[in-house]
Amino acid sequence: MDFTARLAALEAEHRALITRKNEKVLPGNGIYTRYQHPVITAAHTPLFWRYDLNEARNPFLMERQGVNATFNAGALHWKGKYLLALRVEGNDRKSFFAIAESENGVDNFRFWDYPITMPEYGRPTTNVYDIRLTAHEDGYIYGLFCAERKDPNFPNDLSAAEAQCGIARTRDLVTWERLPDLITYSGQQRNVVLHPEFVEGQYALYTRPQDGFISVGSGGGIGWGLSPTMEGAEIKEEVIIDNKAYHTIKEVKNGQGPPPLKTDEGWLHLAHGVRNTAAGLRYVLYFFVTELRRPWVIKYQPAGHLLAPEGPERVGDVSNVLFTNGWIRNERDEVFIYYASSDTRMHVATTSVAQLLDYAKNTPEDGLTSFASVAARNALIRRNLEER
Ligand code: M1P
Repeated sequence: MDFTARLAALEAEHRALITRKNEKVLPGNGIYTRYQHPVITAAHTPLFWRYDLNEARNPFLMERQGVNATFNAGALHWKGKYLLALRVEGNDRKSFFAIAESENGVDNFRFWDYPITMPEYGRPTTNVYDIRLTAHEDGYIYGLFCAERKDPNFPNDLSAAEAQCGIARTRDLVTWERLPDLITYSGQQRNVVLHPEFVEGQYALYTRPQDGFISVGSGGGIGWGLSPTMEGAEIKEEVIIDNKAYHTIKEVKNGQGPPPLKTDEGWLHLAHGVRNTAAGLRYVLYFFVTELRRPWVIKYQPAGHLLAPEGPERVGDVSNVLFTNGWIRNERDEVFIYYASSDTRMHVATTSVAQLLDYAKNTPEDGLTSFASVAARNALIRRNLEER
C-alpha cells in the first residue's frame, strides 16, 4: 500500500472509531448503566501524535511515537462539555496528561491538539499520573496528581521510587501554574484529592499515606487534612477517615477517587479498594457518603463494590483493575462515572444523584462476617417471599 492509500485507510479507521455511537447495556443493575464500548482507548489519540505524516520523512508511514494506553482520567463539566484529563502513556512508559472532550459524555470524545505541558517543580519528576481536577470555590481549577521520582536512597534498586502529590492550577486547562508539592508527614502520598470547598476557612484534602511506593505498609486508608494555602500546601495533622479492613474489598489499600459531589444529604464519594489474590491485586470501586457539614465523617457506607471489572475490562496491562479519578454531575443531576479498566482504557457508567443516594441508604453495611452477611440477605429474601 502506498503512502497516500495507507494514510487514507488510517484516517478512515480513526474517524470511524472516534465517531462511533456508544449504546447503553440494558437492563443493568438499576444502580448505574454500563456502555457497550470504552469511551477512550489509545487508538483514539490523534494520528498526528503518533505518525510523522510527511512522506519524505516517513515513506513507510510508520508509527513513530506510539501510545500504549489512555486511562485514569480526571473529569470536569466545563462550558457545557464533558472533559476528561487522561493519563496518556507512551510506548516509552512515560505518562502525561491530555484533555479530550465530548458533547454528551458517552461517545465522540476528541483530544485537544496538544497534551498538557505540566511545568516541573523542584527535583524533576520521572512520571506524572492520575490527575484529579477540582473546580475550587476560590475560582481556580486545581490538578492534583502523583509526582513520581526515583528514590535517591536506593540508587541500585531501579524500581525504588517515591510518590508525592504534585499540585498545579489553571483557569483555562491549557496554561498550568505548578505549585510546590504537598507536604505531609507520611512517607509517600498517592491519590490525594482537593475538596471543592473551604472547610473551616482552609483548603481540605483527602490523602492516602503510604510507607512505600507500591505497598502502603502500616499506612493506608483515606486520610483527611487541612492546609491554609495551596501555594506551599502542608498538612500538619492527617487523620484516617476510611480505613482499610480485613476481609473486605479494601483489605490491602484504598484511595479516594474524584472530588466528592455535594448534595443536600451529604457528600457523595467514589473510591477504589484493593485486595490481594493468588492472581495478584484486584482493584474495585466503592461508594460512600459523608456528612454535609463534616465531610470527613462517614454517614452511609454500602458494603462491597459498586463497580468491579467485567468481561474485557478484566484484561490489560495490569489486569483485574478498575480505577477512577473522575466523575461529572450535569445540570440534570445525572452522574457520569469515568473509570479505567486494567490500566489500559477508559469507560463510562451513567447514573444519577437520586440513584446513588438510594443505593447508599438501602444497601446494608458490611457486617464483616459471613454470619452477618447471610442475616442481611435473609432479611431481603424474607421480605420478598412474604410480600409475594
Ligand atoms: O495498577 C493499578 C493502580 O495502581 C496504583 O494505585 P494505588 O495507588 O491505589 O496502588 C496507581 O499506580 C494507579 O495509577 C494504578 O491504576
